[in-house]
Amino acid sequence: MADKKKYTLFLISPRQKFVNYPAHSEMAKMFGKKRLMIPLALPTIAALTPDHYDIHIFDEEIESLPKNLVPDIVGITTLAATGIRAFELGDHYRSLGSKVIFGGPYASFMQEEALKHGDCVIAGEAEGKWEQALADFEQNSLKQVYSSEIYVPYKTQPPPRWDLVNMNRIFQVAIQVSRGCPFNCDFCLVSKNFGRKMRYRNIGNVVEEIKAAPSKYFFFVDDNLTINKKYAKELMRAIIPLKISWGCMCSLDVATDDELLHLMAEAGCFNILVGFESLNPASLDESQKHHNRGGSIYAEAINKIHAAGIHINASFVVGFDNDTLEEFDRIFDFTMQHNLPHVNLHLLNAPPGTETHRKFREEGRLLSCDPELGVGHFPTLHYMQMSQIGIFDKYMETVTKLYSFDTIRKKGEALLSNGAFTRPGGEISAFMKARLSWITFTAFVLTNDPDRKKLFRFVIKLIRTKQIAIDKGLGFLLSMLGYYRHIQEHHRNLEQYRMIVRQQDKGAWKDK
Ligand code: B12
Ligand code: SF4
Repeated sequence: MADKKKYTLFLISPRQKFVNYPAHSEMAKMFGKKRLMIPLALPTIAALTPDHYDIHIFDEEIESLPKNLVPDIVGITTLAATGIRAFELGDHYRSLGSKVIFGGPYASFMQEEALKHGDCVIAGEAEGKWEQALADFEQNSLKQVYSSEIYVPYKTQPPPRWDLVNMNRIFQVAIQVSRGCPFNCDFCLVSKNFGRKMRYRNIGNVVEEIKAAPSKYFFFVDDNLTINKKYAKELMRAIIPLKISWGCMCSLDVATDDELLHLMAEAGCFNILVGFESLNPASLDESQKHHNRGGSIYAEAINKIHAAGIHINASFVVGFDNDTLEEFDRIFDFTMQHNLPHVNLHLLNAPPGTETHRKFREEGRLLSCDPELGVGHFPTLHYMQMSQIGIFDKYMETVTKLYSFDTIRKKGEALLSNGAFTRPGGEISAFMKARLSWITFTAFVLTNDPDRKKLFRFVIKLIRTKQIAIDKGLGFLLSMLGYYRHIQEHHRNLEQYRMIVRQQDKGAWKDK
């Protein structure tokens, strides 16, 4: 049989103009890496690609695109935050004669626009459709749109092609064990993209993937890793022997099951991201978020998770119609009351495809601004009770307070002195220990900030008296430094950012 013709394929994640989760990037830098992780879509799609493709994966956040190589075909993953850059790259590669295929949540819901810059959109899940599109491309009969009519079975999947990723530049690998979400929050795309019925991978298939991965540090990108507690417990039991260290997203009700929580800690979980979204019940109702809520339940759940030695990355959104600027203070106070130092605070935005987008579009309340501003730090909507500059300034004031070392120290001292963080999170080499110790020393000792010095002395004492594992102690200091530096970076650009926001400022919608 004649050899198949070879094709060169680029799989690209476009760079983001406005950085999000920069605390993560700061952390990655401290570990000598460029980025915490790259989008899982790229190595996943590479694994679906036949052998006669010479595949090159590029994440523009960690490497530049080569100037001397023209691919036959290019696949570009898109988010609202990277949409404009993705389309620029589409135009560029088409001008060189390559075929361009877009995928991911932005292009899936912006097909018409995407087709102005590319030859094809694969809407929704790639499995099955990508292989079909490549076969059609080879026959010169690539269609404009491929969309999955049914969700893929997703019991097993080939291991993502991490061998094609420059692992020296990223800290951890992403892994996914389930798809779908039974809920349907207005501001989210997940159930629209992946359905409301949960699909789970066979645990054996997941274990094989973890064993083959080039890292001991993972992030489970599942929207709620513990939504099916039976599956989650089986998964934990299977991964305990693998001795990995990982973070994930899940809802607070994980704390209602002591067995699960302790299995998670034993399996290496160091951090869970919890979408509190709002502390304003009217806003939760407004956005159809009916789970993960409830006054005193919060306190009990947070305490239990902390007592298991697991950090909470608390995520909040402000900007719902029922929100006023007071929401920011409510969130700040809540994080103080519950000793939550890791906080992600976002302004509501409305990616295409969401119910929030439909509502704001129909009401004429989408700002005609750069969609790449939609990373959660900038106003992109015409809010009901807050002007754009008002919400931006209050956002900046709140994050500045949240990540000041005065706040961090108070929360850190209360959180870490409970003795729960004694279990090491993962092995770190002697070289890395020395590197991290040096960074912490220069940032926390060679400083004039008394809160920073005091926090450092406190953590070192805990490490010496074995009340906290060394990696957890240094990890805490470094992640806080990451948040702090991120806000400093925002302050350096503040005038430019305020100018962008002022240009869009239209006052509160209710005052119109
Ligand atoms: C993990 C995650 C994160 C992580 C890591 C992101 C990363 N860079 O890896 C963190 C916490 C950092 C994060 C941050 C943000 N995220 Co996020 N995140 C997710 C999450 C939960 C999983 C993504 C994932 O890895 N899935 C697994 C892979 C395999 O699936 P996938 O990417 O969808 O790819 C499949 C298909 O879409 C398709 N596909 C994708 N790309 C391509 C390309 C080609 C060529 C083809 C053919 C097919 C294809 O094929 C794949 C296999 O079927 C999704 C929700 C979800 N369940 O999808 C939200 C999601 C992607 N995030 C979202 C948002 C809004 C954000 C933030 C802007 C949040 C904010 N306001 O601050 C930031 C942006 C930061 C950034 N640029 O990365 C939105 C995106 C909406 C949009 N249109 O842009 C989502 C969909 C959640 C939501 N609210 O609806 N996120
Ligand atoms: S925000 Fe979370 S719970 Fe709500 S639909 Fe999205 S993934 Fe599901």
